[in-house]
Amino acid sequence: MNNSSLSMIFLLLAIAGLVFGVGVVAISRRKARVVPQIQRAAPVEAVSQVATTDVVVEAAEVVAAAPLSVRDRLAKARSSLSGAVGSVLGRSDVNDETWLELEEALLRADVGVRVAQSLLGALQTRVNAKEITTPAQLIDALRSDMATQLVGTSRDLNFEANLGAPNIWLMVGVNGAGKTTSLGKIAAQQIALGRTVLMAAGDTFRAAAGEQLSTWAERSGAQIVRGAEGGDPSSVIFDGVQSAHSRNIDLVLADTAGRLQSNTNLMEELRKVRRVAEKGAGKVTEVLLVIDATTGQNGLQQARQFTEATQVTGVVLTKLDGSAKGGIVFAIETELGIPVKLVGLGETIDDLVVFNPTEFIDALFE
Ligand SMILES: Nc1nc2c(ncn2[C@@H]2O[C@H](COP(=O)(O)OP(=O)(O)O)[C@@H](O)[C@H]2O)c(=O)[nH]1
Ligand SMILES: [Mg+2]
Repeated sequence: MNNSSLSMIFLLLAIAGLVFGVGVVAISRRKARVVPQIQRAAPVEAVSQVATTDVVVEAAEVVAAAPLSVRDRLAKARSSLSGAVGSVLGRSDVNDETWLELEEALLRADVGVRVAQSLLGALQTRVNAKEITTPAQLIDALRSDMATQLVGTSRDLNFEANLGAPNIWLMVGVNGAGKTTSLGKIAAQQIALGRTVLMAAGDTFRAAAGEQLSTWAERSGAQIVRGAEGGDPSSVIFDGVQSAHSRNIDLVLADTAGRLQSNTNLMEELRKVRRVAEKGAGKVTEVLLVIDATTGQNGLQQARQFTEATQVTGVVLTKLDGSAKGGIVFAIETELGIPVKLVGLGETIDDLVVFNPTEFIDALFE
């Protein structure tokens, strides 16, 4: 291939990238975001290489004008703590008011009574020992103690590359938590990483659930296996795994139904789903419990039951964009010992990100 045809191809690619970029901006007004672990098409970069026409410059400005960071989208979670932090810092010393204010703020942020007491108890000891004397030192210490609880945990999604059979990731959780949506987003991310994905529509209770999953399959480019409405969820997932194995597909993402957690049959059913999923070729390498952050401490109760039934390996915490109760992360990790692996920050395909504790704590305090 000579130089001129190469540059022609490059030009065409750049134009295609530009048209795509402008379309995405105009139609969905999607914000430019950082999506960890995923390489996304970057309209701005493509644009900068041919930035000679007016249209191109305009497009770059539009994209750059609407950035909404993870931190911005955690605004509600931040609101619970940052007010109290400001007020504590505004005093000349650490006094009874300080402790009351911090305790109230931590509880409002939903870290849970136990976590709040252990955090503040340890700080009180240090204040009594005169190790901490100023409000600024106290806030720094709180922040670093909170970080200590979260850092160092592996948040990688388990994938065994040399299995010779599909990895199976099960999504479990109560109705409305965000299982199907998160499954769709995970599919898109895994496909972007170069893996092949098949969705198994294990929520057979409502026809709409299968429809919803089909839409996500189309959007993400995944295969899908669906069963009849009211059919046996375990068989649908088993069929999905068989089908994936015969087509050499890397990963099966299995959706499940989530009626109320007080319904013991659901737990029985999920136990069976897990057992049957591994009957043929394939291995369950992740069980992701999806928890809606807005449900607060109830989510913890749910988590216990699901963990008993299905050996949960990670939590997907959804709707953190709309919740002031982000502190539930601390309760989940310290009381259940399950890592929060992903967080949902909105409803579109890019709105699921790897949980980053440092970024999260920064957002809570600033
Ligand atoms: N704002 C926001 N909405 C979400 C998020 N995740 C899911 N949702 C919405 O929550 C609703 C229920 O989600 P769905 O996946 O159907 O829940 P399922 O019953 O557990 O499968 C849908 O309207 C989703 O768009 C999130 O991270 N942020
Ligand atoms: Mg669903």
